Amino acid sequence: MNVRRVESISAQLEEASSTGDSVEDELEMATVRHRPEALELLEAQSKFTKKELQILYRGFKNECPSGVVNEDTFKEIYSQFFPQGDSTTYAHFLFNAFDTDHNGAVSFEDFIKGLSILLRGTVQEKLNWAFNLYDINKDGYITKEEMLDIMKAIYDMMGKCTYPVLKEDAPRQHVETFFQKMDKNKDGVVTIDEFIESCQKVSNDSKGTIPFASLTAELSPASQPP
Ligand SMILES: [Ca+2]
Ligand SMILES: [Ca+2]
Ligand SMILES: [Ca+2]
Repeated sequence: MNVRRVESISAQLEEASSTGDSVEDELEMATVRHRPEALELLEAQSKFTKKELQILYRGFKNECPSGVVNEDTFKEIYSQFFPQGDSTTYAHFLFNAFDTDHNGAVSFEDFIKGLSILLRGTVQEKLNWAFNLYDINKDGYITKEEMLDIMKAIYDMMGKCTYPVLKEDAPRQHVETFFQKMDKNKDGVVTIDEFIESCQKVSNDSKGTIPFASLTAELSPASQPP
């Protein structure tokens, strides 16, 4: 999920929190009476309050009445935010990062766990989440190939209109730069420790920017000098 999207959800949350109780009542009907224990469990597992969870559940149900998001729906929602490019591949990787139990669907629980980390997680939690996104086959290592796949997906998502002067090999050059910074022991793969160490350094250098944001900026073509 990109930072802008996360911020917009965050703003919606704050706005919704200050509105009246009718939303809550409606949700009591819809969810709480059916699964009070599930909501309480989620409250314990996430950094959202019960009321926030109810608001988020309403939004989730609005977008996906079935209660789960499959990959196509996820891609559809995501493409609305990047209409100028092809976000299909990036959305696929994001979907897999949200689908923590790998059952091919993002449930409300999956969604909340991801969102809780992205909005309110510790630095460590955010970096773990980002690492998991880039580790496409989830074997605990980020390879150059995986990084290249992600990078190409980001470039596709940004679209040719936004970056018309990009050279064909720009993603590959970007990956080389990334690996030089991150692969401390030069064994050709980036471990979670190498990843966290490098990202925290980046975030210290950029003073106060949250690591996930600076990481996203770091990986996005826009920040790359010509
Ligand atoms: Ca799932
Ligand atoms: Ca891997
Ligand atoms: Ca390494």
